[in-house]
Amino acid sequence: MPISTYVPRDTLRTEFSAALSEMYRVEVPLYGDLVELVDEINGGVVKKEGDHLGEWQSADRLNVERHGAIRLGTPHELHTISRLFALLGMYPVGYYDLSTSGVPVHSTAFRPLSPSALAINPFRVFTSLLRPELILDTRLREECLAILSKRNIFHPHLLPLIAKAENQGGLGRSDAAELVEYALETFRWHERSLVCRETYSRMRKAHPLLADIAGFRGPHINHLTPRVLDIDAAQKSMEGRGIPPKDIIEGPPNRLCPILLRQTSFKALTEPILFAEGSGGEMGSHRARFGEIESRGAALTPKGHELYLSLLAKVPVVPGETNEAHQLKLAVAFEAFPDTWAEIRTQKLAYFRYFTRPTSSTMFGGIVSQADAESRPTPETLEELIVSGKVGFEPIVYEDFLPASAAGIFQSNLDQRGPETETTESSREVFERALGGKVADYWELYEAMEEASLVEVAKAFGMRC
Ligand code: OOG
Ligand code: NI
Repeated sequence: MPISTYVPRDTLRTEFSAALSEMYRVEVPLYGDLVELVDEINGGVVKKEGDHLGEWQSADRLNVERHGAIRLGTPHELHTISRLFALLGMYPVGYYDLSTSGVPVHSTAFRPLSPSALAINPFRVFTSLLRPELILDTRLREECLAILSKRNIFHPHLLPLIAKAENQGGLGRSDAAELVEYALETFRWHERSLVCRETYSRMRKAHPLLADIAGFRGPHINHLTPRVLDIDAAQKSMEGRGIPPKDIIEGPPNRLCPILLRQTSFKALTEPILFAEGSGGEMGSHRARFGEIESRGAALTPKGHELYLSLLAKVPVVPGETNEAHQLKLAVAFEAFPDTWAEIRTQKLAYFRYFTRPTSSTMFGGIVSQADAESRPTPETLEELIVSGKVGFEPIVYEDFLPASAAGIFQSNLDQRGPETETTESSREVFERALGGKVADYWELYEAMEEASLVEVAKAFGMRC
């Protein structure tokens, strides 16, 4: 088959993400309710503020945008998932060691890399891998490893399809449909546990996440997260719609210039499970699956991140505090973070995409009339082009995750914390060895996006870069 008739990876990703969302809606109807709420809120915001949102916020991708999360048990599972995601145009970006927050996993996010792929569908999957060395009870550790080594989380037809796609460089229409269908099986919920009540209880006692990872046949998708334009409104509406939110919105406060990521979720459901066949057929319950929403802002530079973290650290979450009280304190602390794009750019706190404009406009640059712009000598530098209104800039969307928010989300769904451990360089290496490749550095990706836009601008104005 000629390569041109293969289904593009971006299309495969969109089809897979839509199928997963459909499956999760059926499995967790509250997620469907949350998606409806998000669609209503986004529709309202776009109608009211469409012109002021900027292209980066009201992008077409908003309707399809979501992320999910899975937790894997073995290096082989991680490696195979990475092969599957690569076929969907998703690659590992970022290393997140959550063990410092008492969660015995480390993670990456599989996501598209290029601006064009992100614009089509930025579907991401936060993917965690168990760190068995953090299970202190050696007998339990051995038991878990034995269980995990025996399970196969992939449909028997999936691996040959992955190999076929890799060998020929893509898949035709009918193979692509099968890939989506069989890949979905890995993410499906299985109410029957792999283990008996006694083993499940020991796993859960060691760490609830251990029971969630090693106690089941597969790494059920544990949440899906659509992007919402007004997360404060969403948090307020959730309660009234029977979708009780977690107490606090994670991340930075509401600002004129949104930065990074703000997230909230409804708490994990308590769901009935059946213990392993032959173990008395008893019923139990399990908490793992939830729904989450997020609003995304600008990708910060390392300098911006540092400022963000230092301000966030001033406002610890006080147990029992209302979200309103927490957000007020955050807002005060974040007065120290500039809140105009011009200043954020001048101080190099975030990454920007630069573009040429046919006429001056007031969106992000200064207010410059056309006559004013034309009466000046030919601009030479980027700054002059910005002042003259010929070049505009807008923030680059943060496409990644925040370890502190991720830990907060994990913890809001767990009944207990595990021991905290130190991140060492070697844990990242262990993760990459399991993955069978390197995880990309997200700062490098944002910098390259900014750089590429500057090269375009320079070309358009005959400037030297
Ligand atoms: C992943 C939690 C991380 C987020 O949005 O930060 C995450 C998990 O619970 O498996 O999805
Ligand atoms: Ni999430």
